[in-house]
Formats: sequence, C-alpha cells, structure tokens
Amino acid sequence: MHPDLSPTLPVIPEVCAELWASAARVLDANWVGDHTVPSRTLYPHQWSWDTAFTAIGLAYVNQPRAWRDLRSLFAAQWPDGRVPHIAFDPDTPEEAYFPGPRFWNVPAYAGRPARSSTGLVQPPLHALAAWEVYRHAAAHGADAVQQARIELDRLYPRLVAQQEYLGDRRDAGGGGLASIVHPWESGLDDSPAWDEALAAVPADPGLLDRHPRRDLALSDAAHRPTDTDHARYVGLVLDYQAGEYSDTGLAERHAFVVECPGFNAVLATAELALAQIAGVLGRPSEARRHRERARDVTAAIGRRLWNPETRTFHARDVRTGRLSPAHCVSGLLPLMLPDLEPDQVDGILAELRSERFGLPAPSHDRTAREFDTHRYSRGPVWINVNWLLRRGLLVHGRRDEAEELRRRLVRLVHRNGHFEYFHPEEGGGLGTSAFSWTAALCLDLLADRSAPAYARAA
Ligand code: 2M8
Repeated sequence: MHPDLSPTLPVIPEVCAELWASAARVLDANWVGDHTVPSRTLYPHQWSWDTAFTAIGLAYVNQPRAWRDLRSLFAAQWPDGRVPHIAFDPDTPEEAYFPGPRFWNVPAYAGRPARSSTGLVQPPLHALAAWEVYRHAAAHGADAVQQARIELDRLYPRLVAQQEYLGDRRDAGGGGLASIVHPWESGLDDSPAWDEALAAVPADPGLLDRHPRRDLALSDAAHRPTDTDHARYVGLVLDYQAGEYSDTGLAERHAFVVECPGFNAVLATAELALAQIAGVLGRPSEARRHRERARDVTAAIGRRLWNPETRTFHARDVRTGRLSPAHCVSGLLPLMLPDLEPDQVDGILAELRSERFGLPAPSHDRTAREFDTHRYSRGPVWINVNWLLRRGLLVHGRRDEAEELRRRLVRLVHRNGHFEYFHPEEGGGLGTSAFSWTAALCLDLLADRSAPAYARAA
C-alpha cells in the first residue's frame, strides 16, 4: 500500500498547523455571501449535505457562517418538508452547472420564486451538523452560546419536518425506511450499489444531446460517471418532474426506488441528534420520541438491508425486493448506530478490516470486478464517508481504529491538498481541488477526538 494511505506515525504539530490554515482558507474562498459552495468551479450553487459537512468545520472557525449556511439551505425547504439537494444561487448563470434551474423547472413555493431549487433530497445530515455547531459554540464565548440556542430553536421544527417527509412520504417500501428516487439523492452518485436497479432504467443517449453535460468541461471524463449513467440520471429527473415531484405511488410508477443503508443510517443518526437538540431546548418528551424513532429506523435497517450470508448491508430495490449484490461503502455506514445488533456490528467491522476495504475505506470493494481507482464512487476514497465511518468506530468504542483512521485522513489531505476524492491505492487527489467538505472535515479531524454522547463502551 502507498505510504500516504498507511502511516502509523503520529500527526506532527507542524502538519496540524499547516492543514488547519489551508482548510480555513478553502472555506473562506468558497463563501459567497450567504452560503458556501462545494467548489467555485464544478459546483457553483448550494448543495444540501455539503452544507451540513461544511457547517461542522465552520463551527471551529466561523460560527456565524455555520448558522448562516444552514439557514440559507433551510430557506429553500419545501412546504412538504423536503430539503432540496441543491438550492440555486440566482446570481449564477444557467450555463455554470448542468442540470441547472431551467432544467429542474420547480414552480414557486413558500415565498420563493420559481426555479429556486431541485426537487430531490440528499442524506439528512443537518440535525447532526446543527448539534455539532452548538456543541462547539462554548469555545467562542457566551454570546455564541446564546446565538446557538436561538438558531437551534429556529431550526428544530424545520429539521423535524425534514425527518417527517423522509419517514412518511418516502417510505415507498412500507417497511419503515426512506427510499431514494435517484442516485443523486444518495450522495454517492455512481456507486455500484445502484447498478442492478439502474439497469432497468432506460438510458436514452439522445437526452445528452438535448441536455449536454457540463461537468466534462471541468474534469476528466474517466473520473466522472459514464454517459450511459448520466443519460439515466437525466431521464429519472424528467420522470419525477413529469409527476410534479410527487411521491404518491412511487413504487408502482417510478423506475428507481431504492432503500440505501447509508442514507437510512444518516436518517437514524439525525433522530439521535434531534434527541440531543430537543434536550437542550427543554422538550424531554420529544427527545424520547426521537430516540424511539432512531431505534425503529435502526431495527428496520437490520431487518430489510442485512444479508446474513455476506454479513454486511446492501441497498434494496423496492420494486423487485432484491438486495444489491455489490459490497459498497454505504453498507458500512450503519456502524454509526448505537443500537445496531452486535452481530451486525461484528459483520461490518470484519468487512471493514477485510481486503475489500481497509482504512481509509474506498468507496467500493477493492476486490470487485467493477472497482475503479479513478471513477467517483466506484473506488476512490472520500473524506466525508470516512468521517462518518470514524464516527461509527467511536460509537462502538473502537477508539484505536478511529484514531488510526483520523491520522491517515489528516496525512492524506496534508500531502495532497483539499481534493474532492483520492486515489485509493496511490493517495493522489482526484476531482476538483479546494473542495469545501474535505477542508471542513479536516478541521474537525484535527480538533476533536471525542466520542458521541450516545457511544457504547468498548
Ligand atoms: C456530487 O453530486 C452532484 C449531483 O448532485 C454532481 O455530480 O454534479 C456528489 O459527490 C454529491 O454527493 C455532492 O453533494 C455534490 C456536490 O459536492 O457533488
């Protein structure tokens, strides 16, 4: 293995200081007045789960911006509770990103003009982000703590509405889990977890002539999803849009309806964070309800997405009832949940330590035929997913492995820069540079080694 990916050395203070300063600079450079963009070039609007990861880093260097970022995103929340996966910046030209506002053609809603957002969602990590920003407010003084309480109070009903949308309208399978209706909703766009379900979705190459890709002008085609997948992505949006982004009867009429273990692990984690927030806001019965809900979602993940033969979690195609055969990093994310069955925790840890993955974990099984060292979520290492896995290790008392992972991630970014993703064997940076969540999560990796309040003893 390349030395960038396997240091057992401690992280030296000079490395920490340099990385801290460079990470703060990336976040400054990507701030556009009322929100942070993931990247000035490739992603020039506000993305949903990027905002959550970014707020976790801004909590250390600029609390007002962390709250502002979350507020800007929730200003785009739909009346049904969904938080759109992109909130469009009206000052950014249509050509700067495809698919842009005109393509999504979302009608006006909740006082916002037409074409303000997309109609898809992303993993609901925002309750956890809000909790983390609040937790670090004390380091910024009494005023910051007071402001943090005001922000939590304002965000809480919005976060609850987001959970209710996902738990209710998106329970297309009727088994207590949220379904995604598009690979973009997972945040792991071209993961092999969707290959089987996507194979049933028509890929019309003509769609790419009518709606040309913009990403290939800005990054290497070998690092991005293929044209075939892209044609399916465009077709799926057009279908969802034709039904006015309604979620009624999804399993019968929409071509892609999938229960993702990563998305649902974040959904349950959000309930745990909401329980902590409700506690601070003096709402003990709501806190209890959130903890119950986290247990229910955890149990549903265990019931519906666990394969006892492979001893890991897989995505479920709601239309066919089949579990995907692929071993993907999203299958390891239920490790974040404290109430997961001990046998399932052991299964994930064994998978993580096996030749398929290792630390840091690649986005896909290293031994699989379709493992691709360069292509997006089909092999490269992503900092955000590893940050979530580290949290899972801490939740289950695996402090030594969590610390080892922390050091490796810090060293990887220090040597290569704040890239979007990294080569899983050589460690070089891939995708766009100066990427917000890489920078933000580095700040957290440098500053905080504590385990979540609900962590289990080792
Ligand atoms: C990537 O997804 C967008 C579509 O939403 C794209 O490829 O254009 C994913 O990495 C996603 O997880 C991320 O939120 C987004 C912005 O960083 O980029």
